[in-house]
Formats: sequence, C-alpha cells, structure tokens
Amino acid sequence: MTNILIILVVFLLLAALVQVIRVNELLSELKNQDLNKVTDKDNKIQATLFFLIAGVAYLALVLWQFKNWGPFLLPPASSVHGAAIDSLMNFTMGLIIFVFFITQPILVWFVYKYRKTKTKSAYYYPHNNNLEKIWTIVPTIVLSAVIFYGMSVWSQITNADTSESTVIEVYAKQFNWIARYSGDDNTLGAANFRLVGGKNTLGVDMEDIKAADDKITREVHLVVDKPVLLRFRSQDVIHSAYLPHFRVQMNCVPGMTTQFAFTPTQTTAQMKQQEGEDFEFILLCNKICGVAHYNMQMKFVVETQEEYDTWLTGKKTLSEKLLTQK
Ligand SMILES: [Cu+2]
Repeated sequence: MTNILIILVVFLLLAALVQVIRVNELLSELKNQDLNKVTDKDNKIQATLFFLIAGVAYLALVLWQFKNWGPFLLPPASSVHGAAIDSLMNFTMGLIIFVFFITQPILVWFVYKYRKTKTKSAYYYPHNNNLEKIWTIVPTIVLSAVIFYGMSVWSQITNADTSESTVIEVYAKQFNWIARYSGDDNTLGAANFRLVGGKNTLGVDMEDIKAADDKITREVHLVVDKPVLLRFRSQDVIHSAYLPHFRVQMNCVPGMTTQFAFTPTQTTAQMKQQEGEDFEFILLCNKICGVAHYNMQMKFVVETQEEYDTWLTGKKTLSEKLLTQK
C-alpha cells in the first residue's frame, strides 16, 4: 500500500512539474521571449546547484559514510600475511582518498567559477605538451608503484613455505562446505569425482593407503600460530572460499585443486573478547553459485594445541568409518 502511495506521489509531482514548464512556455510566448536562450541567470542557477549538490552535499555524504559506516569494516587481520594485506589496502585507500579530496573540490570550484557570463566565455586552449607530459607521467609512476607493491605482496603470500603446514581439504558443493583432515601422514588421500556417490560425498579413493587416516568434518579447527595449507576442490560450479578475518580468498574450481596457505594469529576466544560473544571465524562462498549461495558457510575455530587435539582425536578416520559400516 505504501509503495502504491509513493508511486502515486512521484507521478503527481512529475505531472505538476510538466505543468509548471508548460506555464513557463506559455508565459514566454506571451512576453515574446525565446525560451531556449540561456541567460546569465540560468547559468548562475545551474552553477550554484552543481556547487551545492556535487560539491557540498556529496562531500558531506562521503564524510558521513566514513564516520557512520567505518565501524562496520573488518577488524584487523587475524593472520600473519593478513597484516601485509591490511597495509596494502590502507596505502591504496589512503592514496585514493587523498587524491579524491584534492581533485573533487577543484573540479566543482572550476565549474562554478568559470561558468559562462556575458563578459566571459570559454578560452580555446586545445594543446599543451607540458601539461600532457605531467598528467601522463605522474599517474604512470604512481600507478606503477601501486601495482608493483600489490604484486610483490601477492607473490610473497602465494609463495609461502608450506613444508611445515597442516594440510586440510576444503570441499565446495552446492550449497555447503565439507572439510577433510589429512591425518597423521599429513597427506590427503587421492580423490576423483567419478567416485562421488552414496556416503563417499568427497569421492575419496579408498584404494589409496593415504586416505585411510583422513577425517571428514563439518567445521574446521585450527591451532593458533601454526601454519595451515587449505586445498580447495569443487564438485559442481566455481565457488570462492572467503575467510574475511584471515584475509584469505581463493576460487574453488571443478576439475582442479587450488590452495592457500596462512597462519592464524588469534584464537576464537581472544576474538570473542575483542569483538563480542557472538563472534565466530567464518568461511563464506564469495561467488554467486546458485539459489542458496547466500547461506553457504562453515565455521572455523582457532584454539590452542590441547583443545585442537581433543577435538580431532574424537573424530573417526575414513577407514574406521568404513569398518563400522560393514
Ligand atoms: Cu558457492
């Protein structure tokens, strides 16, 4: 009902506006004026409106957003490499905001100050080599530095030494996640999509001896300050594994394995103290993969070695599971 009323009001306002314009047209006809002639007064009104809307109101809105939406940004990274991503993000955003607050006021002020008047019109100034050089070379240098900085951070993150990392598989399918721990040998048993079926939801090859001690879980537990290597697979479409608090994101692509190595630096308990009792580390799907995409998530828990051992020891290995089935 409210929506219908809003549409009606908007429609009536538009109709009123059309009538006002029509009245103006008729009046100027009576006065023998050309309605399409742009007067100094028109230019002044347009320039002032532009100044108020694009200058004052827009900049005020930007500042308002910083103040009111700033607190909704993610807390500082809970992983070792995440600190480098945060610095990169702060540097890039700082640079963009700095340039924005210089160029935007200048743009708005020039439009206002140099509007056309009777005595002033645009100066024809088609070319200046020095100006061209400045606005080509300066952005080239700045942007190259930003790109170089970003690429060096990315290559540092993706070339991390994983020899000491605990290997965990994160398996994506419409519309949930399943985890597989690699067991005492720290090596995942082979898997093949042709073997997916019945209880073998991950298509693990049970002929492979390395698969015997693998453990399948519905959430992921990690040990604080211990490196982990997540290996991603997907059963159906491209998903994207996104762990915002650890600054981790990687596509999960059917038919291939992707990976991301990181080291968590904060336990869930520490984060709860800092961010409130409701806090949980969470894995989200960050690629629109179907109707229930929005709800495709899995809990991550970061804890001490003792808590982790207690949790994982309680889980059955794949071979135990199969024995109990027989
Ligand atoms: Cu998904």
